[in-house]
Amino acid sequence: MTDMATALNGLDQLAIEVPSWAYGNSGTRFKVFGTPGTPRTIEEKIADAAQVHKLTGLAPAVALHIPWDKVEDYAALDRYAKDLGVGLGTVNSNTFQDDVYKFGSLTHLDAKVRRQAIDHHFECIDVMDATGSRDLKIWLADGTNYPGQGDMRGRQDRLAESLQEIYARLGDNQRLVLEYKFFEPAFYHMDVPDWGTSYAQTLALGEKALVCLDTGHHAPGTNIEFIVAQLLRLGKLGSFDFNSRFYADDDLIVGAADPYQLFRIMYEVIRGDGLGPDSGVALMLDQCHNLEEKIPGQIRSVLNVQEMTARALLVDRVALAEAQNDGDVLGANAIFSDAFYTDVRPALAQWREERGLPGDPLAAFAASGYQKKINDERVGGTQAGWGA
Ligand code: PSV
Ligand code: MN
Ligand code: MN
Repeated sequence: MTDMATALNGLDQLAIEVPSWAYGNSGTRFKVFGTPGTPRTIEEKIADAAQVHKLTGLAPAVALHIPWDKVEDYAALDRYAKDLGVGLGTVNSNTFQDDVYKFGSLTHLDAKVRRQAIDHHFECIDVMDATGSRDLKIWLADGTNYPGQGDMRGRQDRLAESLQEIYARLGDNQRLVLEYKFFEPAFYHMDVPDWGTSYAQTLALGEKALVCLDTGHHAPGTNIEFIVAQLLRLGKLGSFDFNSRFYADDDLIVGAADPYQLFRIMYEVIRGDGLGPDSGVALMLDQCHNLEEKIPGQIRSVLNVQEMTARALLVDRVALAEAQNDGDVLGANAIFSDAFYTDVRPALAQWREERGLPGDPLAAFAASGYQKKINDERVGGTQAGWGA
């Protein structure tokens, strides 16, 4: 196994972007439970996200969702975030809430609806210009519910045309990441259901267009790490949306359902040179905290990513390659799983303390009094939610 100190050095490369919507209330279609202290504004969401970074050193950027996080002055919002020690990250578009998009957005048959959806993405690029954000993330709810309902092929063509217009508007240092999802809200077909479709569409656009892989957007049993390896090989992995799923698009805490899967994904990220600010791969969370407290939920999430990254860094790649070359099936598997089974928690506590961070960020948050302060302060107004 790679020695612990060498492995943990690699962790300085780790930066995770947190989603603004994780700090608002969310739930299922049955009930959204309100919680004390929930932010009412994007400024309050950013303040909460800044706590996560302050206590872990892992979460330097906050992703925005437009129009949920709409403000008058985005440059001022960026300055506000920087004063709190974080930056503004990926800008997420939203073409899934308006009545006009009932039968699609960028794929819609009606050119007027497509125009509205394209213009919305132009607005998002304006936001990126003001905040200095690099990435525009596009996730589309477009699809159909019944065979014959739509012309799947024509919809791909219209998607390609709409994306081209958006792509042409990107600045030199801006990128577009196209997220795929195999079902929901459409149940027969989605217009961007899989990495192959996202790859084909982004390849046609050019090098500033890449694939976004949301870990919760695959059928059960999918070998996600294979997709990671393939996209990195092809130079087309732009970003991750990390979360856990037991059943569908559960958006639960990353690493909670299957830490071994997260380890395997992070191993392929490292293997494919996808770790670090210069790699071109953004690591984001896309989660909601329906029952648990939101700030501790986010702290737990970034720590889970850190823990599985540390274990993946422990894999002795030289020894693994030798075992693979020797056809040593069990030996190779043992090298891989020995790293996974190593408890890195004490070493990570020390890693944090060496950097002036609390050894136990969750205990530090509980002791900080921040939650009580926001519970007392944030009364009145409307609590933010997933979608507001
Ligand atoms: C909907 O499935 C979704 O969870 C996508 O994963 C997006 O990334 C996210 O919403 C925010 O728009
Ligand atoms: Mn997502
Ligand atoms: Mn999702």
